[in-house]
Amino acid sequence: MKSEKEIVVSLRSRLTADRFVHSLNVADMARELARIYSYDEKKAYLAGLVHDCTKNTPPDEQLRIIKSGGIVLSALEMKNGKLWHALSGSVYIQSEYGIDDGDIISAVRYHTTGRADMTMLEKIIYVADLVSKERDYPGADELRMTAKGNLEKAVHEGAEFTVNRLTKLNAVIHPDTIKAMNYYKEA
Ligand code: DGI
Ligand code: FE
Ligand code: FE
Repeated sequence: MKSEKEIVVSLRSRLTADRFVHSLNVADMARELARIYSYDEKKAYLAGLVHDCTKNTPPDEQLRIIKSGGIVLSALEMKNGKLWHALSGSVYIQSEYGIDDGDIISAVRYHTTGRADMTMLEKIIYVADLVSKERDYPGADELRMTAKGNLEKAVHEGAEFTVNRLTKLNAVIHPDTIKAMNYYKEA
């Protein structure tokens, strides 16, 4: 496996400046949430660091990476390029960074949509991505507070927020996003 230092060097060259800063911030937030919820802080930090590693990778290359990982896109996924980086990223961290930890791989894979019945690290990365310190959309501070007190409630509110936003944009909503919203409704 590449060292954390080597991974940071790689990310700095692969990502835009803003995306690189976002990745560092998500890593910091993931570590903070891991501490609160008694999860492995190093693992959470690393997952946050790499979660968007293919965000600035050209679409054709992402499709090649996804295919190389044996992931078959649904028709809905094929039509929504913004969903690809989560899938290509989960493959890229294995082949290029030598990350073989299944928790980290699935946390990257599901960081954009979420899903029903998420693992602890999936929830930490999904939420950290929405409340990292540079996030300043209306409601970010409230969701940040919720994240530190009730992680599953934050997953629900994050998914609901995304569904509302995508509905207003008349965008197609991935079934996993709906499932995440519904599964954590009573949290
Ligand atoms: O990569 P980030 O910008 O940090 O955040 P992200 O990975 O959570 O989301 C990336 C984009 O994906 C964002 O513009 C919203 C979009 N997205 C999230 N869930 C869905 C979605 N797009 C569609 N079409 N359907 C979804 O369910
Ligand atoms: Fe992302
Ligand atoms: Fe992100």
